[in-house]
Amino acid sequence: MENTVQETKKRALSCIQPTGVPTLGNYLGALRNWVSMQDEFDCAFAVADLHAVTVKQEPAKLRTQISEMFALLLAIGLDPEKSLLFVQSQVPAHAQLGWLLACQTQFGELSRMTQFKDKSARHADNINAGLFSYPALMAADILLYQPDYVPVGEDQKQHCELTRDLAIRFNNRYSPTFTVPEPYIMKTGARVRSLQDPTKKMSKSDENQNAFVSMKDDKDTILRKFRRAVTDSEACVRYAEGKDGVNNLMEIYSAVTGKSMEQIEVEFDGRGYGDFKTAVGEAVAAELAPIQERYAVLMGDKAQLEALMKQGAERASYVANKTLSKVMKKMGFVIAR
Ligand code: ATP
Ligand code: LTN
Repeated sequence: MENTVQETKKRALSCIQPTGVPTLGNYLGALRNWVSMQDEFDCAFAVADLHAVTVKQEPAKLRTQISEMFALLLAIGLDPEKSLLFVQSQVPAHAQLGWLLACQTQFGELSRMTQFKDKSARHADNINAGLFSYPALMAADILLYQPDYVPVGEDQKQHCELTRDLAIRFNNRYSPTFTVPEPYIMKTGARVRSLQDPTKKMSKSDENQNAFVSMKDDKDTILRKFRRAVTDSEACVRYAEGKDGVNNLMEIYSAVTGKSMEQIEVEFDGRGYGDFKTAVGEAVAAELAPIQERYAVLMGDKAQLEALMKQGAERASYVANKTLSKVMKKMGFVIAR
């Protein structure tokens, strides 16, 4: 007899800001894991455009970047038939729940957020209220879909902890409403570092173009950036404390090829950094090439992209609005019928 028991899948949700072309860090730390989670989990993924305007954006450029990011999510292999795939601003419930959660979030909690401290130092002329209250909107993005897991890079752990605190606080104050989610951080690729300063994370908004590999870089550019990557004077490929530059390259190589640190040390035993850097560059270029081809095709059909966005927003709204109205009823709002 056929097994008729319906398995309920765990849920996962994550978002990415359309603030530029994603880097190898975004890909290895987050995006790639999203693709591999699609079969095992019920997934929702969004382009977090409302978050992007916490720093100044040029309207025409933002518009392009939103479409490009959406196309890139499709190009890496996210499948709109398996997962919810949408643009955050097209689902108004995010901004609505964001406000309600901002009213449950303390000034002190927000003041402790590292990303706020970093970004307000980098954009000292525009420390706006949105930049400060951003984690409440991020909590709304997450809690609307009741996920069990939030697949992100290491840098987002603090925001995920705050989301958990808000969910628990709301559940205790009103009644159980939100699933309390956990960050889902992969071991490899969780924190890809800058190629020029391996004490910092690789960031797409770095002024130094050589510090990051963009997902749209061609093979020559990728090889050149790895050739220029900062290493050390030991000329020995081994994973050890104090060798931040080499460790970072080994982590990237390991994440892309699946080889362990020991295997990499054996492979490059007695060979200099030149060979090693070329091998890392080649492996990264080979991983990105098929994505770049699919991306070019998708960007050539704007009508299809827009149709997929619309469909995604409708499906996401259905789920999000259910949670939002539950929350509003519990808080005492009068729901329009
Ligand atoms: P910016 O560099 O413009 O500040 P960002 O790349 O840090 O932005 P997002 O684009 O929102 O921020 O990040 C999307 C996802 O990529 C998040 O899950 C984040 O944790 C992950 N991520 C970002 N940088 C890295 C990195 N260097 N290594 C691993 N994961 C990363
Ligand atoms: N804050 C994240 C982007 C982001 C996000 C989210 C990630 C916005 N909303 C919800 C996970 C879940 C960032 O800056 N990387």
